[in-house]
Amino acid sequence: MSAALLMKFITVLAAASLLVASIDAKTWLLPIPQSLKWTGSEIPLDENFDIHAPDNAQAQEAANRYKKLILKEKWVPYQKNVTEITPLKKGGVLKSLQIGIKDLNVTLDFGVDESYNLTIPETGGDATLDANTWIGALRGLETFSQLFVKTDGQLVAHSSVIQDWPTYPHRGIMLDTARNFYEVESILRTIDALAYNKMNVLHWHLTDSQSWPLGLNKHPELAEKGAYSAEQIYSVKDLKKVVSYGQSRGVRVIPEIDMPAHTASIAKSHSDLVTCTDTNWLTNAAEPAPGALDPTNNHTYSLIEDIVEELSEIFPDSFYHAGGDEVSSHCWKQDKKISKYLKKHNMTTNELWSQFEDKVGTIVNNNKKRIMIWEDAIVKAKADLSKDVAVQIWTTIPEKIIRRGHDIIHSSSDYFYLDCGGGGWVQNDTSYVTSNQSATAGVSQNYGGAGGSWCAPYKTWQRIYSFDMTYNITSNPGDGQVLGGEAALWSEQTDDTDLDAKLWPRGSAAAEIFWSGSYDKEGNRRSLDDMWPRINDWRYRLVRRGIAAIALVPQWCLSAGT
Ligand code: CP6
Repeated sequence: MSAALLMKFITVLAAASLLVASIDAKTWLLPIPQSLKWTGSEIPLDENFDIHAPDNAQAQEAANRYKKLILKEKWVPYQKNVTEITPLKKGGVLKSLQIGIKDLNVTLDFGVDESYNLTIPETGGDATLDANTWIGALRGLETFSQLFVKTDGQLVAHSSVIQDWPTYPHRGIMLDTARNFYEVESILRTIDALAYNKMNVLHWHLTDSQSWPLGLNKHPELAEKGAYSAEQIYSVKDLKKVVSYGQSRGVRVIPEIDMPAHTASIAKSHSDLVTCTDTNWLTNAAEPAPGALDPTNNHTYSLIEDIVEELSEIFPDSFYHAGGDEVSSHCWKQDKKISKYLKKHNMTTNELWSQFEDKVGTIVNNNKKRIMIWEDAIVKAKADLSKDVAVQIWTTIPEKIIRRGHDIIHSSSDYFYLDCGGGGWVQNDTSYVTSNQSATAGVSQNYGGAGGSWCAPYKTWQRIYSFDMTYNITSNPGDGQVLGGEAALWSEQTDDTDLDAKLWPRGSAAAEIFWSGSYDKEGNRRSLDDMWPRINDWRYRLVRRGIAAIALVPQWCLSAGT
């Protein structure tokens, strides 16, 4: 053999082994499991394939759902993938999946054990899924379903050994149903998509200044007067349906009633409790009729007590979100009664705001819930709140809040705000103006709230994926913890028609860093190169499952280009 030929031979060998080695990077699992070993077989389903779940209602229902999902799986991977680059063994047939659950009586809530071990033997036969709880079993079933693809018209699973657990316990999407209304059906479909992505929280921003679609038994007048129409109200029955749909899919539903600001819609039925409902909003807040509850009126707290009490019965989760963002001091100062109160008690608006959050916190705790609020009261009002308050961050440096002893949830608007983008959002479209302020100042009063150039640029999946969940955080004993994150969809420019497009697959980039963490086992930041083929393939699988996730690239890039 000549030296040149030998070199060529070695190069080919090296290239071949490189291809086999790259098998991990080419897998389509999303989020990527914590520990994943391919054992190299491709296993068709036995015609009598079945999933055996132990005596637990949620696990059995999930087993049925996933069996159906797998059997009607039509998805063919678009990437040049495992089947093409690896000489796969044919490994018999897959007869069953046997699920084992250690503790059958566990309630879905914050911090529940979601870990699982999943093995698809390389010789086929019986696959096993072991979890401590039914919620872990659900996460494992999702991974199991993602191991199937259709190749040459046949459904095959890939043999593997997987150990998996979430890096962060709180992984969610926030949905604003007040700027625009969503049908219950859209919310249920979103819960399905959350579960597909191993997300476990739907943070439901139910109300805001523009509408109050929340139909409560104790206070029906709020929705009767505050909803966009009688058809655009979530009844208690609807709320319970969403909660139970989430329950059976391992998705906690956390309600948010934003207060004291963002409450102009309450004035429609309780004008005596709300100030700042004028339309001279440019001086007050970045939305028309900001609305601010009157914290000096005892009736305000009676109303809040009623709302929290009824919602606590409907939503079983241990968290309750009380909003608390974007209070405009101007709103309280321009109100004669409130300004008189401030003078009399020698109080600042910040002190009034802090006091309000303390009182709401007590009401929430009295209903056996833990309170979660936006960062604003701490960052802007410098409120010294109970350490138990969980803080959702959208503008500030997380470390500041952690050091004060609060647990945090990441929702940086620079990374996780999914709302911006979309058509003309103002009459005089100045969205090409790069400065937020000048764009806002230039618009007419037709502006419907945040959105538009406020949140520009559009957050790509790459930007979302590049968020470091540990950035600037070195937790010491006594500090708060990072509970997880939420991608937020404010709905000024979104409704049923484009919900899926705004959420997916970008939400999947968030889902992966929430579940798998921003770093891999070796301590390296996760790479876009590794995510790229997976998020593209995942997008097609979501579409096959009825989620209208948007295309990220021309299909040519996936199937013909490489
Ligand atoms: N509505 C409410 C909003 C926003 C917030 N709260 C918001 C602010 C700035 C941007 C996007 C959304 N529309 N109730 C802030 C938490 Cl850029």
